Amino acid sequence: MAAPLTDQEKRKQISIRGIVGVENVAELKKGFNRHLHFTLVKDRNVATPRDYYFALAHTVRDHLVGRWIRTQQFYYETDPKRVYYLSLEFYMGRTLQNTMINLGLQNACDEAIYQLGLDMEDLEEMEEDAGLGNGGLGRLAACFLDSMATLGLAAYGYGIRYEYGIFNQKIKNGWQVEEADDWLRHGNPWEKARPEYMLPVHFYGRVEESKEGAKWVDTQVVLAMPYDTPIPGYMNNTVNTMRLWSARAPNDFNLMDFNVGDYIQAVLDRNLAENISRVLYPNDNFFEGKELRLKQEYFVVAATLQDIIRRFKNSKKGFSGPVSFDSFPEKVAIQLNDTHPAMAIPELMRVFVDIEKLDWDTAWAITKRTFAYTNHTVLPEALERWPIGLLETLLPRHLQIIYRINQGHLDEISALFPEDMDRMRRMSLIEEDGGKRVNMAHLCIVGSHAVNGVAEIHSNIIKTDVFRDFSELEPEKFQNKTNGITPRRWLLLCNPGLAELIAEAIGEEYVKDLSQLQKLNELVDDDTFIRDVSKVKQDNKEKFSQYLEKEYMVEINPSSMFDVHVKRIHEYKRQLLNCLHIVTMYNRIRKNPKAPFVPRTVIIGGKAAPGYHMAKMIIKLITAVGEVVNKDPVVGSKLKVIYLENYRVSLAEKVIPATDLSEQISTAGTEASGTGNMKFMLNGALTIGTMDGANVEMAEEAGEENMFIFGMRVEDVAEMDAQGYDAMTYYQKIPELKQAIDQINSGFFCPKQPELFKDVTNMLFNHDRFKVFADYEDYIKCQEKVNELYQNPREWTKMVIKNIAASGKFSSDRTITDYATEVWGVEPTDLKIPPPNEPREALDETARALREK
Ligand code: 17S
Repeated sequence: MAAPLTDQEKRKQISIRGIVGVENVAELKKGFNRHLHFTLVKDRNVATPRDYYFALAHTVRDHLVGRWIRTQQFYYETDPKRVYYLSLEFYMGRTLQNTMINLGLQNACDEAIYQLGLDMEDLEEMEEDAGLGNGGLGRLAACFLDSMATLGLAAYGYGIRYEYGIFNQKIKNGWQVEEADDWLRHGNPWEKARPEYMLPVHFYGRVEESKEGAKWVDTQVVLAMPYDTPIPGYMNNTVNTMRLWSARAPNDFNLMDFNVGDYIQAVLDRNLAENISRVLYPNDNFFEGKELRLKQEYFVVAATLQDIIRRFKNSKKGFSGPVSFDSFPEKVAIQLNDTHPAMAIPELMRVFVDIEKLDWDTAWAITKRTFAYTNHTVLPEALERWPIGLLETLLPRHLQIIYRINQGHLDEISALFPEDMDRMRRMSLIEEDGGKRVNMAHLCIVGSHAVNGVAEIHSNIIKTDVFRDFSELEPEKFQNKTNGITPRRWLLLCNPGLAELIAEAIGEEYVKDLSQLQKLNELVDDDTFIRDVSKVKQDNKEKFSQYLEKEYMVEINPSSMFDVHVKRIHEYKRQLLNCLHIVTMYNRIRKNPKAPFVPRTVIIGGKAAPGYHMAKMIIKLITAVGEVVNKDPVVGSKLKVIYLENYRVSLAEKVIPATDLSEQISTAGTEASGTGNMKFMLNGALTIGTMDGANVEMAEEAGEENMFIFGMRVEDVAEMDAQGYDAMTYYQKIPELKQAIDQINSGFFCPKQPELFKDVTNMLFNHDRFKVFADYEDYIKCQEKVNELYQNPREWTKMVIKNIAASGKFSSDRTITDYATEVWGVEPTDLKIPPPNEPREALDETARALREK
């Protein structure tokens, strides 16, 4: 057998990563040395690995600049309809490798870094993740930016430049401990501050009525400073912009009026204003009605709308007379990533009515045609319902506007359903039961022309359940847009071995058209291909094992099945069900140590919201079970339990390509879509999962027989809710379940504190909203089927190939194409903007071609 290729060699072979070219390499080396000298002010004697990372980052960034300016110039001149993606989260991860890939510079950079005697992967590891998101919703926004640039849309991401992203998770003595994520400490080479475009945002104050209309006065001002990050498309010379706002105090902050005397205190108090963009709220799927969070939501919205309107007016330059907003919806589409930026709806109305002096009905018609809203969850505790009191103090004019929107809305309902008071109560924007609140989802539905869920099953649930009254009123408004992931980061970047193997088999076009993966179906019986796919997986597992052994000093058996469950810790995601399976396997080994056993390494990872007690107990339980299992000599190398510390984008990129079995086991009807499920499928893992979220469509694409589907369906869960769920009956009926629960309950996994897990078992018995016990038996049986197949590597790999071949639907390029044509009214293009070194006429030529299309 030939010696395995090093990663350096593997990456060199890959043609989809750009041509090496001697001039290219020489120029990159020159740029690198220049930046080391002039930007970092170091020589090779004193440079640290971080200096080398920054030197390379600046060198690669130089290649973005001309394309970035060109693209924006091109948009200014052709004035296409702009798409604005508003989100409180953009979970970007690292940028260096992604930029090299999208610019086709990867191979040339690899070679340059190699010739300089450095190791590319070491440099890449120096980059901090941009962790400006919690989980799926934030990462989805990041995948969408990549796809919008790749599809040539004139798109912008707008959000907040949090000074601290999602916390770093440490596991100490089995417990989660949070640390601040000071990601900007060493500087961020990927952003450009734009202080010249700073904008004011107003808070508090009062409303003055006059004959010229309402006036919001006596406000406190915070400045919004934009920072721009380039978003390169894949190999098309397009570079879009993500603009993140940072809060700055005005220089006269707290120095006006009666505060003149206390200059020092006034300077110190600048923090109060600047705290708005200090830190990301670390909740995933949970609403916390804090004033600072509401300030964040309005801050991004107010700054962004000023920017959008400025750009709209600017494109009207040369027309005489006052600007007309009639064409606004033909030039602007605004997508709301959940309700978090919902205040954009009353804010646009305020600008139109109070400032631009449009009449209400005209303003409202334009507003509705501009906005679209994506819902990402049906969990009631995640839905934003802001107390009236908070809004009244912070945004008094907006509260008035919301009331007026509600009035018109309720008038329409009462005209259609006279005397149906209950319907009016259900559909009102204002909830009255126990303290008045604004239901932000209702506001978004009423203020948008399109509302979508993120997977078929989820979109059906919102139509027939959560928002039933609304879809009855306006059925055409409700759509589905099944989520997707970008194949650039989630295949080319994280799994070069598999990406290249696929390119050798079906060509390189699949990177931009993932549906072409279907062609792999012709190779399911091809012995060479089967061997190669299985070899790539084994190599990835070995590399990840080395990483784990180095980072955590644990011993890993790389031929065991890697069974991976990574996502935020939440009761609905049912990490506890997985935990019960681990305990069950452990008990079976101990009961019958000589019996054959399919070796497994169970890897669980994810962050718990710092205030979510049960989620933190779940982490402690998993680590406690791991302690006992991993140390038991009877178990040996058959079963290992690893808690993966600080799961984040850059760690996902390592673990997903090394996974055999992907756990997607939420209670049916609770996981809106999931996107991790798609990443695993694309990277050659098989899925054990419930019929929930996008799992349903994965099964549709791959065939149910090619996934390990178990458990209750949505209908079964609904029926059980009607009948009443009784955990005790399962406990009494299933001996292995009883044994596992008794062990957890009695302190078997934590003898020093035998009471420790009483909260957990009590929850499982008495108030388990997610019915863990009800799916236990079927889950265990399904895991046995997984073992059976794993013992037949050829059949396992054939199923893997069928899954990869069926994963094309889950490209975010497909998702974005659907949003573009069915929601935003824009057309994706595969036209390539000419690169900056080509003459200007080339750009005009492209513009003409685009117009003719
Ligand atoms: C997720 N929703 S993270 C769904 N909501 O759970 C996934 N967060 O199934 C889906 O794949 C993904 O969206 C993408 O569509 C999420 O305060 C809600 C939320 C986040 C933060 C917050 C409050 C609510 C900080």
